[in-house]
Amino acid sequence: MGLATLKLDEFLRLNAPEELATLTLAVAKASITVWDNIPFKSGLLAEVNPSGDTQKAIDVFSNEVFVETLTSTGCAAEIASEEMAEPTQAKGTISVAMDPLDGSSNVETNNPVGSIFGFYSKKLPTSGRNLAGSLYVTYGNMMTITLSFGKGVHRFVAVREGAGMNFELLGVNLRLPEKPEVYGIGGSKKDWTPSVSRFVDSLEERGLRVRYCGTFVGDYNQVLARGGMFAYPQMKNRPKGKLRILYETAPISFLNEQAGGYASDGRQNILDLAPSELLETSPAYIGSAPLVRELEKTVSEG
Ligand code: FDP
Repeated sequence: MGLATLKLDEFLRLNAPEELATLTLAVAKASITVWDNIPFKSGLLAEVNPSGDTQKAIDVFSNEVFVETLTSTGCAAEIASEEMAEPTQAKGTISVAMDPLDGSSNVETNNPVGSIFGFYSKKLPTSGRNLAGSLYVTYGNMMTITLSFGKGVHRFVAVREGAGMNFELLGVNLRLPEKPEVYGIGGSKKDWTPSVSRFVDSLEERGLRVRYCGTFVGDYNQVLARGGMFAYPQMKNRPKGKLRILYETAPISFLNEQAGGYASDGRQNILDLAPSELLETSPAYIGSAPLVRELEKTVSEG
């Protein structure tokens, strides 16, 4: 069988520990339901949605769909989410931390949105060093799942199959290209610290181009394909940045490292941070290793 026709379940059977494989298939199934419901739950279409139930905000809806599907696997010990104050307890062994709809403010403008999942081997909150795997879904012009279980980064794309959809292999062992081409930085320029502004000027001087869509997974996805850096930096009015360590930056940092990159909070590897709260944030600089290490140096000089 050629690589191009390898399906997600077949790949997982050969390449993932059983529980992570089961949880990933649950995410794949639920993400199709989420994607199908975006025009309805976002209020863009007034009609009754395909499942005929009452309208809910898309982020609340996605949270419910993922929690329900992940719980039903029996593999999750707990499921923590940006959308819930406390984790949902379950009976398995893997702690799942998720952002069920990353970039929800972009739904209305039809920019890419996504979902992020971290599969942790310890109770939450815990350090990214306890990640056994992570993945992100993009609901862009293609619905994709990009995943790592610590042996490279692999990508699948949703394709129609009869009345349903399936995920087929799109790429194996994805690596950040050596030459960085793009960067995207969140927040308002006026709130960036002088060292971040200085670093951004230097990126411009060496010819990197701005690519910023305002959804973390969409912006990171470009960095993974083109090389460069995504940041939601330390800001004058928000010294700990905006993005959540458990739900967002640690899972993507894990995957980014598997693709040959590096992720920092400006001082140390994001994977070494040990958040004491579920919602803890940190500044985040993620992408090509040499660039992010250089940024660390610039930031430490003040
Ligand atoms: P959103 O608030 O739309 O959910 O973590 C949330 C996030 O989006 C990220 O996806 C995105 O990178 C960031 O916030 C964008 O924030 P700014 O609008 O402040 O740039």
